Amino acid sequence: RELEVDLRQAMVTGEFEIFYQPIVSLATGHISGVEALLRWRHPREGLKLPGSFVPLCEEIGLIVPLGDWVVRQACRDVAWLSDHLGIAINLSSVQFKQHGIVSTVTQALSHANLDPARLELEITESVLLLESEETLDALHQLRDIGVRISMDDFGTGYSSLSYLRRFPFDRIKIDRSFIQGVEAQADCRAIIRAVSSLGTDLGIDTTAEGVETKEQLRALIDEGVTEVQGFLFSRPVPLDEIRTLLVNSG
Ligand code: G
Ligand code: G
Ligand code: MN
Ligand code: NA
Repeated sequence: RELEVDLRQAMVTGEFEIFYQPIVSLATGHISGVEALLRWRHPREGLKLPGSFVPLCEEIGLIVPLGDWVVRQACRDVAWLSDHLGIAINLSSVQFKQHGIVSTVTQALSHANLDPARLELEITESVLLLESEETLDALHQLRDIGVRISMDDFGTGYSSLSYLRRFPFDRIKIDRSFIQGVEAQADCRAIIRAVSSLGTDLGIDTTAEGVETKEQLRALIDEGVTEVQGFLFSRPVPLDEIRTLLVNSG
């Protein structure tokens, strides 16, 4: 397993990087936060996306130290970047199977001197699929220290709605497959409308992911989602580029 050897090596030699994608608040029209997206700068193959290595990292447990590194680094990065922007970090279900995610997050916040309210942890239904008390405990503890928890890729799972009852999420991220169909497919539009209104009723923020066109943005504004994210605003970029982008957008 050459990939496994390469991954363990990458951890030691520091080949991982974090890219950031801006998230725009529709209430203000300004960037309200960034999502941390992991990248691997492979010495021979170039920049690799998480889809090509995160699953194996989860399988071999490397996602735990790697995920810890992402949390620490992203908290430091956003503290350097701004005194108010939010940071959203993706967590794997494997990180909840081990003890320690709560202390990792607590320490990262304190080392970066970051207000916990600026940190949002994105989980997918795979985290709640475990149905473990420990996982729910960890999520509640994170909430208790002031961190926000969002449900990522909403609408792609088997029973997304039931997960909203299992844990009181602070945000729903509507999967980009719905946004891509928002103009041409009436069902996508209806689903986005329903999720947005559900968010309003439950007091949960709603982010539309994968916004690529002005027409999609128009529809999302009309449907009342609270935040938008996608290539229309910016691709995920390295930290120095996000800094430039922020300076230029005021
Ligand atoms: O940009 P994109 O190809 O970067 O990301 C694809 C997927 O990889 C996303 O669904 C996201 O949830 C996942 N991902 C990105 N960064 C991380 C990370 O730091 N940890 C984990 N566990 N998943 C990540
Ligand atoms: O965590 P999550 O599954 O939501 O990861 C976000 C993924 O979506 C990343 O792979 C990121 O590169 C990708 N992405 C972000 N914006 C867009 C977009 O506008 N269009 C498409 N096709 N992908 C996007
Ligand atoms: Mn995400
Ligand atoms: Na997502």
